[in-house]
Amino acid sequence: MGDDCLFCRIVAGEIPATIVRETGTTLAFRDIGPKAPVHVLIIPKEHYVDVATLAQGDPGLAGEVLATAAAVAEDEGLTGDGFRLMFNTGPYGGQEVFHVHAHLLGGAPLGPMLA
Ligand code: DGP
Repeated sequence: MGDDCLFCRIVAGEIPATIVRETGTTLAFRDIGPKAPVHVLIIPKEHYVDVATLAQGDPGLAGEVLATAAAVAEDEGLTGDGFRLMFNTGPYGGQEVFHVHAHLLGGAPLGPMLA
């Protein structure tokens, strides 16, 4: 992708982000507008529009995104009390940035998802 994708530009180092974990294929960085005490976005470095496209195009890479999310949850001390991991997908899902990203949220009780 490139110039017109915000998260590709973060991967390229063109836009600053608070990176908490990086692997050869994934990047995890803090959300700019956190909705919980811990709010980290986990992305594949390679551009995929959404989680469905990623899962169908490269299931192994989708697994690497999940593994990075689990490692960040461990690093952030979330595994004891739990956390939320979610992919907003498409307009009805509230997706605003069209480079697939998992939201990792935790550090406080989040309540029921659809309350
Ligand atoms: P979504 O609605 O699922 O597409 O979430 C996009 C998230 O991306 C949203 O929670 C805010 C975050 N975000 C948008 N722009 C930036 C940015 O420039 N830097 C960082 N770190 N996060 C961003």
